[in-house]
Amino acid sequence: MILYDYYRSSAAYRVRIALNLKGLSYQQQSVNLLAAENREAPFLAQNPQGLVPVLQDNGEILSQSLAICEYLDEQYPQSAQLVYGRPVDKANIRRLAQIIACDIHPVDNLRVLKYLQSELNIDEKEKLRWYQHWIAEGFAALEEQLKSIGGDGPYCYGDKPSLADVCLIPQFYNAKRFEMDLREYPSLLEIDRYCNALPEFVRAHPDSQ
Ligand SMILES: N[C@@H](CCC(=O)N[C@@H](CS)C(=O)NCC(=O)O)C(=O)O
Repeated sequence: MILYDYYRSSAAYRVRIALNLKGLSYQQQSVNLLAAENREAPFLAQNPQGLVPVLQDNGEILSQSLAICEYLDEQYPQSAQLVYGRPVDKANIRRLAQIIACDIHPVDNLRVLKYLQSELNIDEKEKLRWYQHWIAEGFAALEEQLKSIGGDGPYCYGDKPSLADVCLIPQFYNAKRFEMDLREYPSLLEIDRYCNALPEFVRAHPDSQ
């Protein structure tokens, strides 16, 4: 299995956590986003969208981190499942994951920030305001929903890691990097602290790449 990733890409970070939690071994091929290697022909041949992560497995080429994680669950059902339980549990896990992957991350990713700066002439301070706004809105919703559906911890959804943690930890890393005050999200802080002490998450962390 080959994972095309970039150490700071949170979508790729998700897949690294997922692969580690599932105990699957993989090789990594770094695609330097700052040098725009994702816009060069060899990478575009793998993913015409020009985004990491891309996973090659059994001759298949897959993109989109959530699709990759769900593929891994179905292709390797013998290892820990990331979306598990009754239909309602699965819907709840996806619901938490999608708050991050669909409602926070897309408006804060590199190409959106670049567009804001280069096309709409937004300065560094306004960019930071934009970035922090969407994370704050999403984290507030998450913190609230964890109270009603999250269970007693230590993970987002009860006592097993899931797709929700796979999405939360990289987004939390980004929030810290962009100097957010995260004290308003005590449950998220607790989950982040807990997960970041586990080897599967440590090995996936950008600093370990
Ligand atoms: N929805 C996609 C998002 C992928 C994505 O936005 N990847 C970013 C890094 S986190 C990327 O490759 N950005 C390159 C660019 O914006 O040029 C997924 O979940 O895989």
